[in-house]
Amino acid sequence: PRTVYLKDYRKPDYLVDSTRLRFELEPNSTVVTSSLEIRRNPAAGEGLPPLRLDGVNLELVSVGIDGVALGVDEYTCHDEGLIIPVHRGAFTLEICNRIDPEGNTSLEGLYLSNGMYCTQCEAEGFRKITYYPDRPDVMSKFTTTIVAPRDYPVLLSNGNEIARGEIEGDRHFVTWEDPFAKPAYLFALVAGRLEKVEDQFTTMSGRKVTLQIFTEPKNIGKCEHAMHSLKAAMRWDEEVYGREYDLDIFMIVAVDHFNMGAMENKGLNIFNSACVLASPETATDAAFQRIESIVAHEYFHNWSGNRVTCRDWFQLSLKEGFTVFRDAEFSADMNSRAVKRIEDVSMLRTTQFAEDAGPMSHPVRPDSYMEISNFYTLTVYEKGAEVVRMIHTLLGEEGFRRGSDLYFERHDGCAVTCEDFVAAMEDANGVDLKQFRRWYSQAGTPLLEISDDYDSAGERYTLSVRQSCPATPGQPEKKPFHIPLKLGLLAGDGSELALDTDGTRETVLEITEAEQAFVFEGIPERPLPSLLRGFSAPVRVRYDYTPAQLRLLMRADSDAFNRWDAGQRLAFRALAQLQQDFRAGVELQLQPELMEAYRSILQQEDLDPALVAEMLTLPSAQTLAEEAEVIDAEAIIAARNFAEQNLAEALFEDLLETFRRLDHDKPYRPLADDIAERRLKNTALAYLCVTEKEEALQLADTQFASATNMTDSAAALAALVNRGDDQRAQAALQSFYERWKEDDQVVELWLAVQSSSPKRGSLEAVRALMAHPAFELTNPNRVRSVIGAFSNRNFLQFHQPDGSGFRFLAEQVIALDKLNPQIAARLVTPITRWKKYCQGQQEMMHAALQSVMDSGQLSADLYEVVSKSLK
Ligand code: B3K
Ligand code: ZN
Repeated sequence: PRTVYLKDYRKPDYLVDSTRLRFELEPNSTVVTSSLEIRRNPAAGEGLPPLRLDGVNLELVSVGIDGVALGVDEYTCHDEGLIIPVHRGAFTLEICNRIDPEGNTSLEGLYLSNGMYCTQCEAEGFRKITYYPDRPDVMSKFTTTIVAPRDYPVLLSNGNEIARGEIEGDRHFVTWEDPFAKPAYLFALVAGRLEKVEDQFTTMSGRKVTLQIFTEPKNIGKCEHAMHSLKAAMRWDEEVYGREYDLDIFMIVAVDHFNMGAMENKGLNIFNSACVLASPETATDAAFQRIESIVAHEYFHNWSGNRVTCRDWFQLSLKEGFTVFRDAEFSADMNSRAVKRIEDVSMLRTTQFAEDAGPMSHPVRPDSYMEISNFYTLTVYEKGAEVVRMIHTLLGEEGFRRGSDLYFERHDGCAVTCEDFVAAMEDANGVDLKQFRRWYSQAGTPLLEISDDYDSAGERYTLSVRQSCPATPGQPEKKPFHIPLKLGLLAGDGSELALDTDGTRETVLEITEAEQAFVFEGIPERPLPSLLRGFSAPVRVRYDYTPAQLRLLMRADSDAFNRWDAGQRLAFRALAQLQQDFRAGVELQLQPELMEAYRSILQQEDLDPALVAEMLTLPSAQTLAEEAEVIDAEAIIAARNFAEQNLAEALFEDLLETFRRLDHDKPYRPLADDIAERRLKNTALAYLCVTEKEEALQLADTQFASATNMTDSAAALAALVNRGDDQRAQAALQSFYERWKEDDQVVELWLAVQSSSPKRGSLEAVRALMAHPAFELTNPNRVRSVIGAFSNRNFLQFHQPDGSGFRFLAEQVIALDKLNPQIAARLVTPITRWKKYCQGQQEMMHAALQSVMDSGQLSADLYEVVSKSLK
């Protein structure tokens, strides 16, 4: 595979003013006919270079220009497309080709999922449908006619329906027209036996928009929450960004076989069933919240992505970082802001920091790639969102809105760059973000080393900040970043000190130098700094807190995020000590401070229960691995198990009380307050069961038997699977399966509970699950529920000392690559981090990775990840 570089970007030679498509759907031989109005791009230069169209896995039937068929010697057809000589500055190109949707297991292009046709075109999937300039800076108006047998009653594409009719021989057609010019990656087509729920939304200017969600008939009762979320998102975008929906209809379709969460095709979003379907009986609170945020995310793309799109794929974060920021703020407004932030940051720190420290580390705006699908990463999405959030922090709510208004106004209908986004923010606010731009070009997680000094005579407090950033592939040296550091200062009694004569109690320091000092005058006592409040920048902070200081922050900080973070620091410290003792063969002992800190969390009844639950949860093994200099899986597992066990035993009575207090029958509502209570209750239940005391396991049994919603049912199931005797666990698993075996989403949960269980998810058990009828290697959700859950969430079993987990993963990745390269390239991630492991593990992981490389011809997707990781 070849490498594509940002520096090689050239404007397209030709533009496509209109695209007319006709599909005659057949499982193995769908005929696609296209008619493209093409003209020379005046901005691209002189002369008439040959027209190059992308095309992959297509069977060419015919090519014609302005109604005249071309002979086979009048164009060149190769593996990746067509080259056609051009003699006129404007012409109509007609192409006919065939494709095989049924044979398409890559789930990119047009494919079949449980008998329904659907498409996925981002990033470069449209070229698997027909020959086309498949690049986002070619925007065209699409008209699409779908012809299908009548037993595919629903035929959908982008825009508005403009015609429909019957065709002789049991077939019918529908024609759709999308009035907005768009890149091919936003094209979509769906055909199937689908039912729909329908609703209506009145926009801020009073236009009525029809909202429809399509599913297989059996799932029609699971659409209400998504519809509700959609309307909330539409309203929010009007209120917060002034963005109104622009078509008369907005459709969502749920599809079972899908490589990711969902796709923002213009007017026709296609969703992974798991990210749209929910009912109280079948979906957990986490699923409800995920659906709310993904429905919103895809909807928000209508402006941040579709109306204003990306010039090229290096700019992916332009739409993804911004849209993740938008959906995170939406979720924060709909639920608990602090808890949403904590969830996002702990995910970022565990997974994005690891990515940024690993072999695939890349800037938010990458400068090269082999396969763009590999760059739909945590860095582009989540770190990209943090970069937008920092701009928001630097400009403030109103300044940011001025910037986004200018951005949308200036670039509506255009394909633009991250640079254009930053420039709009600058121009609307008269600020200079020159140095800030380094966040887009430099990879790696910066480190802030902070120390302080207090001069009591002068009542002067000085904070000294040193920033650095580790080398990453291709970037040995980094220049200083522009970092917003939000902070407050606490007095010894936990109150907030005034930072200046105006009485300000919180400020944002702008760090721009490698070393910088900030002086606060009139500080009456030695303060305790509360640093990086709300995680105001995606960096690591080192400051020498004493345990007592951390406990004070945990109890008194006005910033809920930092209260949680102080608890995490305390836990990290205790767990690091335990790991060290384990390696040294010293008897393990849990620091009493940690125990006391956790007990006091449980006693703070005024805190949001969801926050309490977060604070009670020890950092995951994955997070500990990310934090470690060298990963010693055995030590991590031993330390974490020991701490959890001890906390559970010591706090048993408090946890029991918490559980009982919250264990009441309430009709299910997916609302923040109720979710928070269930979260704390089930966190307490999980802890109680850690002790494996009969009393605790019986609580789980009872909850399992009587639960009326999936959140409680799944929590009880997990408790019984992870703890206690085999018989109980098997009985629960079996009755759960019997009850839910017809429900795809619940079956996926059932699979994941087992594969991620340290106790029941042994490699042998995972192999048995793969032989279960519910498993299907061609279904990404099933693969993620079994193989993904095992290798990403079952730290103990995946890291078995004999290396069997690594070899298993390699074997599965090799098999999957033949079916679905995108999923294979993603699944391989855990063994690409071999360099961070201690020696024995490192060698076995490396050998597993090497075996993938040596297994034969790899897809471009997998080859890129494996070859870069072996270096
Ligand atoms: N834009 C899509 C992701 C497409 C991934 C292609 N491999 C979903 C989203 O981010 O909203
Ligand atoms: Zn997105």
